[in-house]
Amino acid sequence: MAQLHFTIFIFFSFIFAISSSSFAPPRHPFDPLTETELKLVQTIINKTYPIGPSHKFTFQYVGLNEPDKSLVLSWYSSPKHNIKPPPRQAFVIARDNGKSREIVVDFSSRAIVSDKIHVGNGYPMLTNDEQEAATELVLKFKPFLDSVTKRGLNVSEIVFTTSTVGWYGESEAETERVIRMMPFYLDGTVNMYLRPIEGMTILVNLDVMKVTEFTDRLTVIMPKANGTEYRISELKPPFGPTLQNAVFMQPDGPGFKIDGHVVRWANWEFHISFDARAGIVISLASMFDMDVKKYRQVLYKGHLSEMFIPYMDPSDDWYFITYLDCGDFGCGQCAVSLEPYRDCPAGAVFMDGVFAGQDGTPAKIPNVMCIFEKYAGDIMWRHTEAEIPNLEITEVRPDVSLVARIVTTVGNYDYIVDYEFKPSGSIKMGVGLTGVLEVKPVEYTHISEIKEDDIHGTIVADNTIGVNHDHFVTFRLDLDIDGSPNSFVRNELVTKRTPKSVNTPRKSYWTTSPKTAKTETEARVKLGLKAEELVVVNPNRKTKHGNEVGYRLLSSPPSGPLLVQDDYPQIRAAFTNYNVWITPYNRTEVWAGGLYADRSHGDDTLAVWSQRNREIENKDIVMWYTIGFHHVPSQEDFPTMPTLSGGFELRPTNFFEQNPVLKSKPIKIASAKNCIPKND
Ligand SMILES: *[C@@H]1O[C@H](CO)[C@@H](O)[C@H](O)[C@H]1NC(C)=O
Ligand SMILES: *[C@@H]1O[C@H](CO)[C@@H](O)[C@H](O)[C@H]1NC(C)=O
Ligand SMILES: *[C@@H]1O[C@H](CO)[C@@H](O)[C@H](O)[C@H]1NC(C)=O
Ligand SMILES: *[C@@H]1O[C@H](CO)[C@@H](O)[C@H](O)[C@H]1NC(C)=O
Ligand SMILES: [Cu+2]
Repeated sequence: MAQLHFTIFIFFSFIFAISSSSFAPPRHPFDPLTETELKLVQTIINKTYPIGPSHKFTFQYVGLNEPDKSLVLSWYSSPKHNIKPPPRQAFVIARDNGKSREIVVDFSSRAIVSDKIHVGNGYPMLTNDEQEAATELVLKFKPFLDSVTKRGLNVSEIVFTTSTVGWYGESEAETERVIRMMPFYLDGTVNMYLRPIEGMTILVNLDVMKVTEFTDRLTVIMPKANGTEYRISELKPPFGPTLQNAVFMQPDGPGFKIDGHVVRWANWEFHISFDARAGIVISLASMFDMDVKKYRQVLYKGHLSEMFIPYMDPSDDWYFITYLDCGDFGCGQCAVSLEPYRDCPAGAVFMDGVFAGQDGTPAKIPNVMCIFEKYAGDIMWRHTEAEIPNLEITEVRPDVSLVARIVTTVGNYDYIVDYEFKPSGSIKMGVGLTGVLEVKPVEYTHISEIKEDDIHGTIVADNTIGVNHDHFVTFRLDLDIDGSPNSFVRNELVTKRTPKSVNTPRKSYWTTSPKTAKTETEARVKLGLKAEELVVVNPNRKTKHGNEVGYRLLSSPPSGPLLVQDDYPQIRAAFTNYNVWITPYNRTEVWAGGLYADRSHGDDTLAVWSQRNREIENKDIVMWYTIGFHHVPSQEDFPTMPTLSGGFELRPTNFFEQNPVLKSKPIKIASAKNCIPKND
């Protein structure tokens, strides 16, 4: 769901804030579009398609047009990047008189270099502006106001969120660009999602901005406002549990350097960008290898590709709630300003995000990403040697890592997405779910009152069901392990019976049975109990002992879709059918649920691309990984939900000749007794 009141806060006083400047020329091919560039896009397009009241033309997405990979790599590998970077271009998806138009604008020629109408199913990301306009529309819609009166509600206390409606087998002609408006009642709460006004079906066609359907079943149950408060300023004592104030000290300042959008820290170097659809985009992540005195490539590009959040109540008010959040609402566009010291610790550096508003005018989300060093008391490596007579050795290195964070608030849910880099070479992607449940009003306050077979969730408060649902979070990971041509190895651990001929009391052991996936089919993985290492290797690069250099995937606990395969939401989200997919690199295959996710028919998903069963051995390949959470709500998730965390790790496997952090010097962790914690 989209947040409707899109407020932009500006922090003037924040010393560490750096802005994604609109004055400096972009230096890196992956730099996000600047405000100046977005304005230029608006001006150039306005020449061909006059934007104004007489012509319905809206910018649904504007982002960097993915530069040609071979040009980026030549630029990147040239000494001091002294060759011309690839042409800088913007990719625009617009709605133009009821059609989706894809436009590429070239900045050096200041011209439209490609312009075509999208033929096929699905619609682009919704804009914040059109969702607000739809709300205004409904608040003035007579039948709605009549219903409000009939229900005895105060219209000034009604707020809306918007819901995409999915696709349930309608023909292309029937699939209009409509959204469903979901009313909520404040009247004593600010936790709007916990007071849904159930029973109204309100559809708005966004292309013509008209209410196209309105019905009201005049249901009356409404969870109460009491008990939904979560602001510390409004909560009443007693407070607890009490936590000691915290401090993180870096007497010498942060250990990372940011040059434009390039981050250098410890042995890592990577580029960080912001995209209205993906949120954070990490690219050209490489690591300095002390043995060869060179940076070695790991991740060409990595980012969120899609999320899928199907709810498990098939009734009229709920069946359609099966969001594709990044494609429907924009995981970057819904990202929020991060709060210094709370969202990110002391020493964090913040970056702004800019994106195009509906008329092409740039909008800024200040402090949308933060970068910080994290020390959480973990151990990077250690050993105590106590067996040598007259000698006791203990060597310990604390684990410090670098985190790039974004928080995307898609309506009721807040997704915390972390990209964490470790000196040992690991990259950990973390996903934290928090925020507010999506709830259904019922007459019940106790499970003993339930009349139906299935209430599709848990009673989490009086008259309130937290409805069962899933969160599937799909990352696109274009790994380039020590270069682009890579292979995917499934290294199965298999149990062997000890042969009779071997003289041993042992009856069994396990050993490895690696298989290189030749085609896409062989690389689809449903995680489960099977003992299997999943490794992306560079078969052309070997360690001095002959092992192929690689990175392996350490997955989160396995979970996959539970809907039937021919259910419409599952057809549209068929990219969740496997946890891991490998595809050959293709510039246009970026969004796992399709470029046009809203109302898609599932004909442009990763699952469809993969059916071509292309060759993937020793090729430039892309890994797609989906983390799944099945969420059975519990009372602790009310009125706000403590963060539920998941994630995965990409870990070097025979990438280095030996432990890459062996010679990392111990750091001093100062005790902070005399330090006054900042309590702003
Ligand atoms: C587009 O150009 C017209 C003049 O042709 C101007 O009136 C209008 O303000 C421009 N719109 C935007 C959004 O720049
Ligand atoms: C309706 O709500 C508004 C805004 O909260 C309030 O000012 C007004 O008094 C309410 N009207 C009634 C009839 O309760
Ligand atoms: C609100 O709930 C609290 C307990 O959560 C209760 O003590 C209080 O009486 C309630 N207030 C009203 C107005 O119902
Ligand atoms: C890239 O993928 C798209 C969509 O799947 C496909 O139409 C196109 O032919 C592919 N390009 C290449 C070079 O394979
Ligand atoms: Cu959930």
